[in-house]
Amino acid sequence: MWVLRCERGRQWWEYQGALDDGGPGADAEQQRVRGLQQLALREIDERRTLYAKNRAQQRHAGDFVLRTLAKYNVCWDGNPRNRDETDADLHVVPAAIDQHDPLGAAVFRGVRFFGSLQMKDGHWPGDYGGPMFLMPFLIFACHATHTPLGEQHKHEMARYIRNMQNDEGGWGLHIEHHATMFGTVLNYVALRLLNVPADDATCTAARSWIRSHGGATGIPSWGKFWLAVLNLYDWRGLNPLTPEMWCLPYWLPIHPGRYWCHARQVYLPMSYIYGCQFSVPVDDLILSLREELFVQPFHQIEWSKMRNHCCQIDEYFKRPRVQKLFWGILAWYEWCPLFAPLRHALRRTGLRKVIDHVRQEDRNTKWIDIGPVNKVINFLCCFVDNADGADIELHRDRLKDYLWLAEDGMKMQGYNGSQLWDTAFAVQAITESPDIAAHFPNTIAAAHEYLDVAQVLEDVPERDSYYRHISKGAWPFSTSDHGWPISDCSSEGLKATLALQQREMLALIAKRPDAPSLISEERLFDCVNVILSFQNTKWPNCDGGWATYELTRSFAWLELLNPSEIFGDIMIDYTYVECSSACITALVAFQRHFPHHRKDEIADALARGAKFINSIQRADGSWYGSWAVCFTYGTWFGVEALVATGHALRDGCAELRLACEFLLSKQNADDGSWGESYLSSQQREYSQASEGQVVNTAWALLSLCRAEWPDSAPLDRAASFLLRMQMPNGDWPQQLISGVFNRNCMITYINYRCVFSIWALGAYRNYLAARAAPRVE
Ligand code: LAN
Repeated sequence: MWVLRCERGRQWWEYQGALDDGGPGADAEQQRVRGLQQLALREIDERRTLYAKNRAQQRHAGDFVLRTLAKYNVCWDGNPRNRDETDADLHVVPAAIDQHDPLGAAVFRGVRFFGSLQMKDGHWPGDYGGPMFLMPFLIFACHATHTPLGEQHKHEMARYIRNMQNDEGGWGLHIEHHATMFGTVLNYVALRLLNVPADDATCTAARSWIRSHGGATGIPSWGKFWLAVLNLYDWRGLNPLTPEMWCLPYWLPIHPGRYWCHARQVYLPMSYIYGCQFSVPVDDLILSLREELFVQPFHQIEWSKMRNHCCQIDEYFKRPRVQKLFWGILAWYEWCPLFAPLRHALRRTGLRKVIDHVRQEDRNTKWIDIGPVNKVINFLCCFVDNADGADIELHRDRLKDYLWLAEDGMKMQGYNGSQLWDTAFAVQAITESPDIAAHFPNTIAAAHEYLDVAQVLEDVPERDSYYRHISKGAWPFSTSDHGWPISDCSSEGLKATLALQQREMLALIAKRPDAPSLISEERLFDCVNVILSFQNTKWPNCDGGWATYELTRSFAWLELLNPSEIFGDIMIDYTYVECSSACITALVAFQRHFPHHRKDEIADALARGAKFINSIQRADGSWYGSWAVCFTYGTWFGVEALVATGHALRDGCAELRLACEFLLSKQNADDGSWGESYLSSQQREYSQASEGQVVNTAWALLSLCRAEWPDSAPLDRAASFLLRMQMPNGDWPQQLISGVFNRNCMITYINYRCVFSIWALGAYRNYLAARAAPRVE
């Protein structure tokens, strides 16, 4: 049976062998647990069969392995205090709410259910899958580094890949995407490395898709890189990832130290492997794959002509001419014998610098690394540099942090989890209804503990030489071990902490027998310091907005050199409505608690920030959201920022009115819902989904409540939709994929369906209460 383990936010799935009957020596308690495990196992198996059979339900896996373990309270490190017998009566919907307050009752049932999923360290776990290119990379890296995956893991991984194959016979960039060369070739090779034979039906269908679309020569550049590592592509077929670029002077706008940290941290280890031109030895499987993947004989392929060749179906960002010119020059330097002596001399220096930066990133993140892509390439770099090094095992140990098990199988996640992010939102959602939160003191206290352990308390060592911003006081997206600071995660973490460290909630937390210590004022001040330091006010960007992990360090024209055909806007850290709004609202909340701390600086930051938010509002009143789908998400942040900086409809604020009118124009007439498709993100134009979506409806309802839209009728219809969609156990259904990055790739936020429904219903309940109460001016 699989067990979900957890430690200070770190979460991983472990296989503990088949269930036995406990044997004759088992005592009553052991037998009771065994019985529950059997029930859970049976339910999980049924779910899986249903899932694999029902194509319509596919791609909407709803974390039912976790939910089932939580329901029977077995095989997972859940929050035992949420199940405290003595608190059982606390969790019964009070009659007054149940009978007279349907909104309150829905919030209550939502919190009760969602609280039952909390881990013992106070964070909310969940499936952070979605992208279809990550697990193949991990499987390739394990193959190259002789890292065994284990039979159970391999079984679940193959199950996942099979479940995700679409009707065309291929795989896309993410679970809801049409087939692409990238997704199909990567998952095909991954299956073959998992010992699936070439004549298996899944493989045959995939192979015919690949071959009828021109073969694997047209795979996008990140795929070319991994195929070259596997000896399935020639290094001459890649545009050069010249490690010497790292030795350029930093003042050049194209210095890699100025890229968006994710692009930087991916191209860094790639350039090391490229610089060494490392490939695994050829064996029978590789020889066979060379025949399976290509339409022409492998040895007749003219590799140097493939550098800019990309299957049209995959191409989201088309290489501009100047980029091809740039690559042409680097390829000349790379392959022309004339330059060989110069290259040898420079390469040594380049490689030494690059591997030093790779190792520093490993140490800074305790071998988790900033994301799934650099995680496995850094691992490979360490192996290539020294296969017996002490860090090999440290890397191996952190692979499991990225793997998640659900009813669709085992997948690699987009990060080592979204622990802090989900917890910070959960806290804000629950504390929106303080009277209901009062029934869940254990949930609240545990969440506070997680906020406490997740904050980053130190800067990384020698941060300037490694192009790192300050981190001290920030909150990360996942865990403090990961530790990369993020502007909006810091802000959501700060808002959540402030929401808990106010009188009503403090009283709740302090009542617990093991009452946690509070997060000190000093630490809140450090967080504010980070938030202020993230605002863009100087060269090369003075728009007053906030980017993600760092300041914007170069110019948008660098995007002309974006080497990846499949992602947009990856080269620099741009300023976003989400990050900016989160920072603005956090500073406003902070100001309310500490009116004298850095008063003028904060006022200044808020004034510039508000101007930035105004400047990026679109003519139709909406904001484009970059990290979830899409205009409903962005507009929620836009509205929150406007309201926080003192704009109000009753004062005739035109921007706010326009934003609300935009939202209302997208409400579905039949059921009062909102439903936005991921195509909005890709195409940057609003695109309706086929059905109303819980999360879009919640964002729209939250926005209209915050703006205090005077006509309650559309809000009422939205709330009714959320009530109708709630399931009897208090959960909401998992619908379309709702997260996104780099315009083109989608990612699952499994907790949004609960968090935002609870939050929006709570906000609507407050909105109604405020209207019923006489206005105090
Ligand atoms: C994330 C996840 C969190 C997300 C928010 C905090 C929600 C956002 O408001 C700011 C950006 C951020 C931090 C973000 C950036 C891009 C990430 C790291 C991801 C979407 C998770 C996975 C993605 C990463 C880039 C995936 C690997 C792919 C590459 C192109 C390198």
